[in-house]
Amino acid sequence: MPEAPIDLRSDTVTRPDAAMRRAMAEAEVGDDVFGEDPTVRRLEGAAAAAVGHEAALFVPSGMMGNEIALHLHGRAAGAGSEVICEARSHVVTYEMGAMALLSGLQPRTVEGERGRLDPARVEAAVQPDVPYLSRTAAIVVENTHNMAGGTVTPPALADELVGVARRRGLPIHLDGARLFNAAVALGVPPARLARGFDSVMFTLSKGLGAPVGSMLCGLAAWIREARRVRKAFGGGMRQVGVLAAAGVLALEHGPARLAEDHANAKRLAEGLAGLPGVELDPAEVETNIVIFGVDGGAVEGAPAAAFVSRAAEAGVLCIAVAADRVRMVTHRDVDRAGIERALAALRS
Ligand code: TLP
Repeated sequence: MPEAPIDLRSDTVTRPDAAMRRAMAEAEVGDDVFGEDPTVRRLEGAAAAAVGHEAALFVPSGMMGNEIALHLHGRAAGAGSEVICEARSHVVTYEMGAMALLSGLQPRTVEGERGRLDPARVEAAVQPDVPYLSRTAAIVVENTHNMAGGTVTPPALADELVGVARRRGLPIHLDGARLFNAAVALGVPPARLARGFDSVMFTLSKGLGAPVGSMLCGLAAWIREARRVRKAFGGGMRQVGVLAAAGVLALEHGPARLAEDHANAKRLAEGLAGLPGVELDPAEVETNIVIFGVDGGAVEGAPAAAFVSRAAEAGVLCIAVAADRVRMVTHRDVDRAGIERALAALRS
């Protein structure tokens, strides 16, 4: 039988391990739309505590968490208002225009420096209160920043961005899909990186290893409203303790092993940097995401697509994130030996 491919397309591809499956099978459940699922409540309590916020809501996806937050933060400014976000951030590139579709909001993008927002540029993007311009509704910070290559926003910079929001009377949301990766890389608790934000979304189903689910965190009264919006968006779930049980384990045990993913990403980057036609500085890899340029050479059309299909033939799965850029993401289902095998296959 041919060997299974080494799947580096995303850290979302991890499968629940035996302990997780056992916990799922044995989970105590109830109807969560009635607020009666004890396992969901336990997960929501643990998630809020982990990021130092009052309350949390279990949501089916990170995207729904972000979009519920934007919907609520957009209420004061109203439809037609703007969300300030980094130019390549997930809310603008990968959420299908949902802020417009669901909440009547439009993005006002600001270029970051490798994904890190400059507080002065964010402040300059806040609209003045004049009768011929849209209002600014909210600010979004993405930490780690996916498309910038898993880069981290350190606490001091996060504080400055929160400071801009406070000064301008705006809500600020943290897209912390990979907040725990950022915390591990920076050697600070996730709560430190979530401090001062009005809302925080983090994902259980990426590096932490749960099969499904994300958490949206904030003040208790705000989370009560978020629960209503989740229902309105079709995200009310019933006996969902079977998924929350996996989330509880992901939160308990997931963070401790992220450092291994980061070390594997470094090793992967060092190996990739040695391949002809690959443009990559391994020193720039900060967490578990490796994004690199590919020079097509004689290849016609999009060199990244060509790289991805040749890599797949060699048994390594990755994705193209631009015509000439490829992304690989390390995670718990690919160990160091897997990374070495991937590099050997790519070299061949
Ligand atoms: N990111 C996915 C894809 O959508 C690109 C991935 O493979 O990286 N915020 C950030 C920063 C994300 O990277 C993602 C997922 C989300 C939000 C959305 O999470 P899900 O996929 O749970 O809706």
